Amino acid sequence: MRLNLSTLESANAHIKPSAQSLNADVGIVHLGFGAFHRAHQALITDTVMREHGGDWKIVGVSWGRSGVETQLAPQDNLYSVGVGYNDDLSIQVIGAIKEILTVKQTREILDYMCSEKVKIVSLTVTEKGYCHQPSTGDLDLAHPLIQHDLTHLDAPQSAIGFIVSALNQRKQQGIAPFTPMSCDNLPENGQVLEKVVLQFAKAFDDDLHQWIKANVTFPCTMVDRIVPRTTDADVARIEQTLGVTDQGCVMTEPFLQWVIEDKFVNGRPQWEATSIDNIQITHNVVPFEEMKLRLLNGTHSAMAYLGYLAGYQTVADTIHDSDFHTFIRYLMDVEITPSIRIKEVDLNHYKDQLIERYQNRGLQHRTWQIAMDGSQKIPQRMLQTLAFAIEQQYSTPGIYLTLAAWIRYTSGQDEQGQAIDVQDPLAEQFADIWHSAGSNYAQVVEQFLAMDNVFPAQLAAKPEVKQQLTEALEHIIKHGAKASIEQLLRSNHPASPSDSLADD
Ligand code: NAI
Ligand code: CS2
Repeated sequence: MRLNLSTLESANAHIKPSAQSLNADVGIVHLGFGAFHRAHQALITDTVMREHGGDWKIVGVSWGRSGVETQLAPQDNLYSVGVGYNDDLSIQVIGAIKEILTVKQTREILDYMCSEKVKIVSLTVTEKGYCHQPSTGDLDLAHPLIQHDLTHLDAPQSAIGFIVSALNQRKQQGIAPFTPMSCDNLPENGQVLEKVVLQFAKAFDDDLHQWIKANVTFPCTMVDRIVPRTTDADVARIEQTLGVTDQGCVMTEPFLQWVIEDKFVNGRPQWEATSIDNIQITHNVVPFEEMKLRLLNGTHSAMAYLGYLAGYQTVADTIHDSDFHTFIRYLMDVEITPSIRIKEVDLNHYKDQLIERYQNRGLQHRTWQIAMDGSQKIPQRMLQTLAFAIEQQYSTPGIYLTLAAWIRYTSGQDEQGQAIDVQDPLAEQFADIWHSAGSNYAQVVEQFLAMDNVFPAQLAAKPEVKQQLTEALEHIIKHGAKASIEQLLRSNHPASPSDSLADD
């Protein structure tokens, strides 16, 4: 039996949608209906409608080949969120979804996006969905989807094209704009979105560009909840408790955080008024983003590349290795924390919590999944901290080791000589570098540093960056990821300049 409206009553869930949320009208279009949105914004919006009412049902748009639309359609768009820590599990069924469309259903998507009812268009389209240069934030006008959309704005393919197309129609029809709200892991994600939307609009029509500039706001948000890709084991585990099959379920952790800049031009749900903790409306999201992207996502990427190379499949397996545990805490405390400016948060507690979250064996969060799209993630997760440390003149062997592990990972071969499935928009460029530079590691590093869409020119030009990265890469290739971490930890003062990974 499948989860749907007729089986909802008998389903064994801790929280279920109310008639109020099930019968509400549409208010949000969400671009990038992946795992994360289901366990975060959709769950919170469902809770708002259940507790306070309002017409905020969500139309989801999917780009990928996940088949989420065929998973949810036979379930009346119901799905469950399994919240797990080790063996504990609680389940919430979500009724906030009106419909899932795939990106090819252009007309239907634009009809919703141009409807007066829709007040917000939110996004979790992954870092690469912004079609920007990660190092500068500029729209990549040569991107094939952007090139297509600039000449076919009535049938867009990119998230940015859809937003500009719908805003253009709303302008022409005299309909108030919606608020585009990025929920992706990018620093100042609202500003990133604003910049690419405005640059696109300018290239299309200056009047539209001026109208968007004057009438549309792009709030920044800091979003946090670990939501791995659903596995067959997750589906089976949830079915066992729920009593019915849910092909669209997601598994997540108990922790959740959302910090939202109060900048909406056409209303919003009272997300902060629900019974869920840790949702905050503020005028300045930047310090929260900085803390989360550098401490959480930075160490996530460190575990992804170093853990994968050391043979660990998941984050939990990686952090349960005591050397990794010590290394990750060292990285947080010594190399990353000095660059964090937040005043409102007890950072020691935050870091303790992070380690506890990583240790959760209830989630199968694959190192391979986090390793995806490194070229889009590394700048905000690692390079900003590195630039800060260079300016402040303290040494960062752990950051160099992480960057070297990323470069090592992109070679497409692991420490046992097995192939790595490198998923990245720049995967071909990586393969070319490894093919041409081969075992000349200084040249590999030089060619990586020359990728100005990843490495800001000022940072790449520093001789110490090239030297330390080359030494770390040589070390990791010669001794392996695990031994490189041990070597770093063996030194008495890992933060002192004498402790670089120069080969001994
Ligand atoms: P996912 O892989 O389940 O879903 C990604 C969604 O983005 C899919 O709907 C896919 O169709 C769409 N997409 C992919 N490439 C696109 C493109 N070029 N243009 C437009 N849409 C595109 O991933 P998930 O877990 O939902 O994560 C998505 C993003 O959410 C992450 O990249 C991150 O920025 C953010 N996030 C994720 C968290 C997590 O733990 N999963 C937590 C915090 C933020
Ligand atoms: C992860 C995250 O996939 C990744 O790169 O680092 O997206 C991480 O799970 C979230 O940001 C947690 O909020």
